Amino acid sequence: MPGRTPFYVTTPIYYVNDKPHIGHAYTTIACDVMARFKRLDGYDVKFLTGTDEHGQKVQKSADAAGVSPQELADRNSRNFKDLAQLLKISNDDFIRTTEKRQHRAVQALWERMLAAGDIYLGSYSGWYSVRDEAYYGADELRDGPNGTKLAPTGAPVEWVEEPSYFFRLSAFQDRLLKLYEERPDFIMPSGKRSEVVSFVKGGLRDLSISRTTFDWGIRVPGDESHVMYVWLDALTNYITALGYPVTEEGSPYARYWPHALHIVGKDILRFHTVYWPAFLLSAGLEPPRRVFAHGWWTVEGEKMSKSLGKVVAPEDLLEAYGLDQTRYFLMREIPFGNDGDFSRKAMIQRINGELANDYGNLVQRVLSMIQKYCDGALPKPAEFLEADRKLLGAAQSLLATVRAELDAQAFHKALDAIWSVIGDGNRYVDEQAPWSLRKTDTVRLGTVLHTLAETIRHVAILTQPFMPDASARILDQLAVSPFARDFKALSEAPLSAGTALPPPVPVFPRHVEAEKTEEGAA
Ligand code: ME8
Repeated sequence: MPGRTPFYVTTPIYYVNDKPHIGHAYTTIACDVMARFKRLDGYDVKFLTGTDEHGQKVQKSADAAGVSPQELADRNSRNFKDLAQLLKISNDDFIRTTEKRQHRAVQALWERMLAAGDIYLGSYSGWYSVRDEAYYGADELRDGPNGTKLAPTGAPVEWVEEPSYFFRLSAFQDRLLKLYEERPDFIMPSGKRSEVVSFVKGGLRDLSISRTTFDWGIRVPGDESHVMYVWLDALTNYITALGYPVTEEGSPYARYWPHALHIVGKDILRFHTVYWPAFLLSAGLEPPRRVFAHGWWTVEGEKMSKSLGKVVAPEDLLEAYGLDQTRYFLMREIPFGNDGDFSRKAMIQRINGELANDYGNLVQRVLSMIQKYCDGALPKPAEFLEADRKLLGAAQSLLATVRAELDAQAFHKALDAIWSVIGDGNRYVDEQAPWSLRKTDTVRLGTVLHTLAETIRHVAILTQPFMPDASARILDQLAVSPFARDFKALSEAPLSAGTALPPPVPVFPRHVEAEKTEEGAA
């Protein structure tokens, strides 16, 4: 859509060797918040997620499950698609690397890299980790149990010797360093940027980009005995979904590339910030705008591990706490970029404190007072006093703050800023005591309740990207038209006095733990 600024946001494409868990939900929700925010802010947004279906890891899982890799991929890709639906993810496309469009794009990219002289045939002998789908130098390994070797990630490695095509990654050191230098926000957060810069400064080895000992992958053009390295395949998904290799004027590629934000976990930082831009530069294409690597969740203080039964299934959380509550918690609990711990105690504290006591309470008491004191019609403001102007001013300046925080993917800070206005709102209710004004000064009462309703409108419009359902229910209760919920409407479509409001229904119930109820009953 010409005229609007393009914005492209992507999740990693998830391996289909396993079921989705809270870690996958986390990245996908963060991308969804970005996509929803940018849409409300007037951008032309494309939001992509999907599944990574080739490679030895998927092949091995399929063998272990006694099904074909395609069957495993079909089954688990469906699980990721279902999860996106369950989380109300607003993706515009869902890509699977087994699709025809992906074969076409990856092979075209290979041909470009070959034509640039960056691919040569050799043979690989070295260490490979199937779990990480990554090659490691001997100097990177540590000793594992029983004389085995482990990757820095703790994954087992195996010795591999086979004919392989190589990508001349070593020739890209200077170009990559120049990219990091010229575009300091290409890799975020900055700590991650420093890690990558020192890794690249340490020198780059050429990268093996094809395998011959298994066949679950995309064939190398012109040499059927090789399948492509799964990461070359996987990374290409980001441009496949834009119709690559079609790049002419008017194509989705021309529209959205390179305006891309790749949000990934820190485990796959190197693939996205070293290999991916190098592949693109080799093919004469531009690197994306930004790679943001977020941190790692543990659960109740421990690494998520299937064997320990410590995997949090997103659907269990939604059932126990609700979707918006879960989305809020994940975006608020830890600064985006840091590691953090998922605990049910912390989740309940935030639900009962920030959602029920702070946000829910503000909305509920203001709407109830309008219902009771004003016959359910939005009151008319009279003269604004200093306190009213202060609260309205804080609400009106939120957009600029939240926008700046989200432009740096600082979701927690954006929420903090919104909650600071919610706190101001609750204090203002206490100070202005509308229940007394009702008896002493109904003109002033109208101004106070109007000020509060306007504040809530601002807050609810801005919480939409984080909590789409709850925010919509609040805006419904303020009778805000579905067409007046974008960020332009913040200043252009204020509430109009006299509008009839429906009877209020609480939006954020307190979470009562099952055990506590039993204790209470005993
Ligand atoms: O790496 N905490 O797929 P994958 C936070 N197919 N995030 C977590 C997490 C945790 N404990 N566990 C997983 C792959 N994640 C490749 C990607 S992209 C071209 C190819 C999230 O299924 C996080 O986003 O192993 C991490 O990067 C991703 O899941 C890894 O998903």
